[in-house]
Amino acid sequence: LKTLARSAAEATEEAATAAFRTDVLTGLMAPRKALPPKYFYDEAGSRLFDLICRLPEYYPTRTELGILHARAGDIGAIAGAGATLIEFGSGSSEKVRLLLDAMAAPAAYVPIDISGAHMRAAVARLGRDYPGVAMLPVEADFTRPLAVPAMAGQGRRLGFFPGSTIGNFTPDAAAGFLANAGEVLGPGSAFVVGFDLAESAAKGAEVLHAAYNDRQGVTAAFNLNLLARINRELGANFDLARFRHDAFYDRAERRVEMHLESLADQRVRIAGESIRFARGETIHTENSCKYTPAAFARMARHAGWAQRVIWTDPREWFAVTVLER
Ligand code: AVI
Repeated sequence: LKTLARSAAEATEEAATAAFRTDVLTGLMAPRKALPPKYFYDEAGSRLFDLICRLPEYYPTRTELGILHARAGDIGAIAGAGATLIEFGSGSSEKVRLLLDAMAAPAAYVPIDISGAHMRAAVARLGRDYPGVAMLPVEADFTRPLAVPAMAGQGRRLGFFPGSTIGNFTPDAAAGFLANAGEVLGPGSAFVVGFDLAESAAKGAEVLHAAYNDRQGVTAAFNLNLLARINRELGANFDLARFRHDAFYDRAERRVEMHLESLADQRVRIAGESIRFARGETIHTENSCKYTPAAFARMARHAGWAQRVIWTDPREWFAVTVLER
């Protein structure tokens, strides 16, 4: 049985590596090179992301925590007793503690994350602190259709998608995700979503710029880790010293773009292919889309959700909304 279990795990890993190889080659052989940001989050990348969340310049995490802290009672009341909390892209499962603490007798917690080992370690810690809550982790790519385990309890389903992760989708994909999450959560559910606010009278573009260009270079390391991961998992030979982190706010698109810029004319071998990078050419590695409250509400409505409430912080830099269907 052990051998069977191991070969099933190996088969899953092989399939994941094959998908990674296909996505990397497709992205780097395109006329405008790009890589999907979901691949940032291997073990090293997840650890770097946790460090980003504690950087002085990276305000989204602590600002959202402040909002959740102030509004936890309201969220608990919206969830009602015996609810099941379903988190999309759970990472370190830290923010969810605020919600679990505010909910009356939560029945279950269902974290969904692509980074299995990181999630399982986080859930093990959480399980010790919330022994009465069934922990039902799902290792999956939440950008794809997925099955969530049968829920314990009869309470409401409360979805949770914090951290402005929704900003890493294009607006079209974000609307698609909201609609798909609506199918997963079902009728009568509620959905707590955190999103980052666009430049405004209250928020200068320099705030956005600094958040993605921290002085310690952690965001640069996070971005470059994508190349290190390709080296590790696909046996490529990227020289990380010949690429540079670049991040900027595009006002017209209302998004921060992250790129890796090639510092030389060079060729890199990846999975049997030789790929050319011109000096100054970039790999577009991430969009982090920012929304006005009105634009977000419109998108949620198109995806079949009614907006119950929206909260922001005193500086009006970040927002948390509760949607219902
Ligand atoms: C996960 N996501 C919301 C982060 C963001 O701000 O878009 C990822 C990140 N990229 C650079 N810094 C943080």
